[in-house]
Amino acid sequence: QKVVLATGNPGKVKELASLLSDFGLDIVAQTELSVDSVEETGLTFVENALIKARHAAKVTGLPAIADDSGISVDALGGAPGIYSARYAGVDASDQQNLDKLLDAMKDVPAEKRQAQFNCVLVYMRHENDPTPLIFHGIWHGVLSTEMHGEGGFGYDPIFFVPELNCTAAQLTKEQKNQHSHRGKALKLMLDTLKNA
Ligand code: ITT
Repeated sequence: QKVVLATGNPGKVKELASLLSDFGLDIVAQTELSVDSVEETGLTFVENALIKARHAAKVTGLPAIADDSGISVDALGGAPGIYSARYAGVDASDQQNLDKLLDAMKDVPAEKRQAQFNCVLVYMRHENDPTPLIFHGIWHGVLSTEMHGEGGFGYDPIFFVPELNCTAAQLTKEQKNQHSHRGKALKLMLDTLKNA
């Protein structure tokens, strides 16, 4: 079954594509099918994931999987949340977003630096699917004051995971998937698709 992976973020593709392929889906990246990006006008991860999956399904005529995710920082009232990719501006790089977050947190003491990653994955069978499948994963951590590690993407170098005593960027792709918001949502999705 051909399925379009409705994301333009290579970090997400890296973490999702091989596990979806191992499961037996014929995953095609949206860039290979000339799917353009769509405006994310939703106010929740769920709404934005639905918008992206619906758009890709509409353009390609294929089932679509979309990921909407972000980091929510307690000391910032949940920001940047759904705005994580554009925290430092619409065309901001991962590094610019991360730098802005470190700066916003520079006076926040260690015991108040809790943050969560959220990931919502949507599986939409077709553009007008009235019952798209929706899965949510969450990952709790603490923001470090400096970057550590070279792996992952986005905010990973400053997302410290106390249980593992390292940042998300210090994990292999496999280790990250075992613990991450995305890995958890993906496991739920695969468990459901297995039984569908
Ligand atoms: P698509 O919409 O094309 O999928 P995007 O990067 O714009 O790509 P989002 O709107 O969902 O996607 O924004 C997610 C942002 O949250 C992402 O750019 C990262 O900055 C951050 N993020 C999400 N998951 C992350 C992870 O596992 N590690 C680090 N940062 C992550």
